Amino acid sequence: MSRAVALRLGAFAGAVALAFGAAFGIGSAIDPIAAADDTSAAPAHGEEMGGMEQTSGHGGHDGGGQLPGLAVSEAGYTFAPAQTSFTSGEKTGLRFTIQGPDGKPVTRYTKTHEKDLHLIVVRRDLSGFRHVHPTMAADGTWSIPFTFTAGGTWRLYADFQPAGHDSTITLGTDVNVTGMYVPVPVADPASIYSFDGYDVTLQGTPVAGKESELTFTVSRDGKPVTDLQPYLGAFGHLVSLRGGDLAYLHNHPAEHAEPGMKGGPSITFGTTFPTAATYSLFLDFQHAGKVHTAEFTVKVGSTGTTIVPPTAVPTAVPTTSKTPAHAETPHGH
Ligand SMILES: [Cu+2]
Repeated sequence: MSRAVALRLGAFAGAVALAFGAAFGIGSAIDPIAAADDTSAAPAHGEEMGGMEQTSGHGGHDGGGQLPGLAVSEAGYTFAPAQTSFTSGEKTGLRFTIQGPDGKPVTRYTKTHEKDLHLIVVRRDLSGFRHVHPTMAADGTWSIPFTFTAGGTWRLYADFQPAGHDSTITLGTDVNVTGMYVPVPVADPASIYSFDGYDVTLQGTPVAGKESELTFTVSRDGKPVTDLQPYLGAFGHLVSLRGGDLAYLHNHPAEHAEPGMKGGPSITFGTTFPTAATYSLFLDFQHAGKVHTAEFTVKVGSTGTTIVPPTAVPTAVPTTSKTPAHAETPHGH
């Protein structure tokens, strides 16, 4: 972020801190003790995130098992693209089937997040992320118009739940795209992502093998966005890809979003990063009729690393924070 942007945002920080502290019980979602209206209760627990206590003997994947998105076949289902070679810049279509245990294309699905199937497309260097929703023909062939923007090897993920299957399955496969290929380095870890007047900040204390809270806060032109729109039944969709093998994690906030509801500025996810690694996070959210994607690089270690947003931008402030920075416009609200 440029210094100018930081300065511009700084002017709003104080007022925003006040507004957030009052309006959002972030603390209560994380730790009932920290949320109690008594800051003296906090020190006993010590940790920045409070309440994220070590509960030994539980926690997600051990890292040795099969993570979603790494296999082209799993549980009898196979991701079968109709075509695996493409040309950069050419308007084309992605076509594929999901073959079931009987060898035939699956035609019946259980909707997850309002769709029968979610397709994620990203180049293997983690650039060019897209999350799209193809349509299915009666014979089970999925298709969507698509243009690869650059050459290289791209990974496709199909995230779906076959009818009668008790969980979602994410299969992955690679396709090759002819064309100019200049690898894009993954961005350095940062707690803010800015684009088109939006600033999205991230805070949390992720740790390998244990669920952690991640809170994203959306502002636009320095003001918190409080009218996020439901997108596929949630105010945010988070896809995390593990650096190195592109294992796939998909999270949604606990809060369900009905049409007509307004969300924001903060969206909180419970995420379990399976192992210590660098992850690329892609947050999809909808505002003003458009779906946006904010991207973050997060380094996850075996001990928690606290991610602190820049102080000059709107962030979720725990209710225990009683001393927000002085606002330049004290009567702004
Ligand atoms: Cu989707």
